[in-house]
Amino acid sequence: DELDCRVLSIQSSVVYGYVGNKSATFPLQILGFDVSTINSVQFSNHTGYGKWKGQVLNAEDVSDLFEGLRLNNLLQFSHVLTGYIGKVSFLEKVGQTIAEMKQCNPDLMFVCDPVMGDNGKFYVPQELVPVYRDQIVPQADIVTPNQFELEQLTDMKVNSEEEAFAAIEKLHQSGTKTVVLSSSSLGSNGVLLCLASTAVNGNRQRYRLEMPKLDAIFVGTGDLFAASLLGWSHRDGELKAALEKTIATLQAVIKKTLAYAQKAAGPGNKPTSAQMELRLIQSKSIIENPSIEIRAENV
Ligand code: PLP
Ligand code: PXL
Repeated sequence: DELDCRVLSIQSSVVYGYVGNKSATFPLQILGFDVSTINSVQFSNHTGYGKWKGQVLNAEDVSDLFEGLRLNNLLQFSHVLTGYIGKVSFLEKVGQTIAEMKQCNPDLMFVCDPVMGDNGKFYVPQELVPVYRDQIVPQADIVTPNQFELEQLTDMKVNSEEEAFAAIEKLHQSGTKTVVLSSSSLGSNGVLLCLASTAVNGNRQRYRLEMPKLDAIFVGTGDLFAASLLGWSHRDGELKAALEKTIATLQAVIKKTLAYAQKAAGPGNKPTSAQMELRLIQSKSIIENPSIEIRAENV
């Protein structure tokens, strides 16, 4: 029915380029979702450029938007997706509202990318950790931490596949049905390892998937990952297929992006941040119909 494909996406937005909502909206729309966006920040460009300008939405601002939706009976979504949120009060308000939405609609699917940092470093205030751990992640149907975020959420070390699944298990215990370690350096050299686990009737279905590491740094790929996973989880209803299509999408988009960036930069030159922006629009047909090259294996 109409409610089937209506997603509320709460993340950052940029005027130029593709991160946060700019990275998530187009793929979700192509996959058939009506997308409503709340922009946690509106910046000129992503922060990887080194210089940026813009505004940060505060907790009162987001409360106002929720209130306006409520007044018109519009706080009705089939899915919620959250990404970068930089403030405790904002995140708490989001958590309260998701609880309210879940009460009205027990089938609400909440996909949480608990954006906190990477490679041992925070890029949000550390005070967000207990809020994600206690108020947000337990409500999530799907959570997509990276290695660092999984460690933060569980207070466990994640230095091996075994440790990763132990930490993932802790998130299952706290109430999350599906946990996807979106990328980790746990694989062998030159590969990124993705691990996933879903709780089915008290059992676990676990998957691992290895992808080649390209020699470049992409921005907005985590946001694209979460959006694609939400989209394909809904369309396929099955984690294995959703993972394979998500990884296929990511791989195709970053290959296209890198090829473009190297051509634009010219031989021997390092591409600029602008040249490295995801070639998302140019990847429309791939996003609609990803061609699976890497299969997820059951573990
Ligand atoms: N700053 C802001 C405002 C962000 O939204 C994000 C990511 O979501 C970051 C920093 C972190 O960016 P990166 O993943 O490139 O370190
Ligand atoms: O997901 C990456 C991202 C999202 N949003 C903003 C960012 C970045 C990465 O730098 O600056 C605003």
